[in-house]
Amino acid sequence: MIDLYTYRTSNGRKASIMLEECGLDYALHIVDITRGEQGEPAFRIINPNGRIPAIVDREGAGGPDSAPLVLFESGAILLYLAQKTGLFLPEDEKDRWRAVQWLMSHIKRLIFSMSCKVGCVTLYRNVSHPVSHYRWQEP
Ligand SMILES: N[C@@H](CCC(=O)N[C@@H](CS)C(=O)NCC(=O)O)C(=O)O
Repeated sequence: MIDLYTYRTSNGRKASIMLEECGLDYALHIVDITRGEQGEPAFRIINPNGRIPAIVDREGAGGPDSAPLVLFESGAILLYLAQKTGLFLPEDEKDRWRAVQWLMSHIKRLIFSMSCKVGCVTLYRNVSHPVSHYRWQEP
């Protein structure tokens, strides 16, 4: 079972869409970023950066160490779930790296980072929260 910590933003939805597409069982935990829940100590243990999405795979990543795997960053989550399920990443090494290349390219692309910021601005627009004062200046 995987615990998904997320909210209704573009980055948050990347993880939930991937979990659905992979057909994995997961428990949804809403982290309401409009209320600052991403800054709470319990969530900071999962992601010290205080951002959604994040997952905890209670089964661990396999191998001899079966301790739960805690993972943040949407791109890392997508890659992890693709590897875990054997879905969406081609077997052929060249094709595999091409898929990773496009993933990296899209993650940093304007459309995703801006849609996240637009989404967050919309969410925060009626909320006085320190996030709205500093996050938008980050690259
Ligand atoms: N590079 C990160 C970006 C995560 C991110 O910026 N998440 C936003 C929501 S889309 C967030 O948690 N914002 C709350 C905050 O900045 O405090 C990823 O792709 O996971």
